[in-house]
Amino acid sequence: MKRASEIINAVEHAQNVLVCGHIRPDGDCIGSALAMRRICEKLGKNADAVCDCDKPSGFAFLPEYDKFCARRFDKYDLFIAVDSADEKRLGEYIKFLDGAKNSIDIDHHPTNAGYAKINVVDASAPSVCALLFDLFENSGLIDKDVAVMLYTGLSTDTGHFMHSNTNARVFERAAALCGYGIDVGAVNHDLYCSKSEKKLRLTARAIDGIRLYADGKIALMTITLDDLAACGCDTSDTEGLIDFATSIAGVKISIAACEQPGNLFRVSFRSVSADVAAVAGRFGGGGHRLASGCIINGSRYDVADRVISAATLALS
Ligand SMILES: [Mn+2]
Repeated sequence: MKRASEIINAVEHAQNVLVCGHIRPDGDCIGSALAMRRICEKLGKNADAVCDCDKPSGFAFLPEYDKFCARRFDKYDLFIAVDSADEKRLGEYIKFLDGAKNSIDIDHHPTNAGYAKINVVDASAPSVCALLFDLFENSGLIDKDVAVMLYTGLSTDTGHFMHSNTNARVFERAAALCGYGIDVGAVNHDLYCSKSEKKLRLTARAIDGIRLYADGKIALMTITLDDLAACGCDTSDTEGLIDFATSIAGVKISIAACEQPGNLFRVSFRSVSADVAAVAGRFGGGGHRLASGCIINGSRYDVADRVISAATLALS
């Protein structure tokens, strides 16, 4: 694949590589960052994988997870962004992008305009991990550990192989990754059946607070800082809670509004058909057509009013 050789060539011309995912990292972000880090090391380079975040606890089963968010250098000559639709998603690590001689942006978000010197953006890819698999499938750089990392992002970004982006090619990639000898049952258990008790308590609270609008077509879940404090959770524990709002029969658009310090709400949208990238776009956010997000300043009830109005318009 031409793009693979372009990436390998850039890595070969570098010495120290920083692989960077996005703020509030998910499985695809962490899986692809660790996989790309290991691929760079296999090419004989010093590589670190980071994102601007507290290290999430749910991915500790991943190989080399101790290397995630362990930056060793003050300057890198190659910066590789993964799963990050724009530079803002890199948080404070944007300064390493600015300071690097060369840069690569590997992503699958349709709103990615290409902010690096080399941009490998494929909006048809279901996850960055899937894209990395396609790129490096025949390079000899994928081993069992990389396969676990890539399988993780393939699974999480397809919603456990349940979302509409799941197709024959997704299963072909999953099958090929299994061929490296990974224990799929164990990985799935680690990914989906090892929640902390406090996260489960927060889930109960969040579900209890779901409200329906527009004849049950819109579901709104609100998680406040008080909810987090009551359960001993932090904002990273809100990851994935929106799926419970999405799972209600008849709901076309689900919304999770998670309070952040400073009178801010991080709002996520999921949809089965309506364009919620456009809804998030009204508030300065973006993402995929069926999964998007934005940050809104305001009180809980003001934010709720505004997102419900915008979502209601998107239904018609
Ligand atoms: Mn992704």
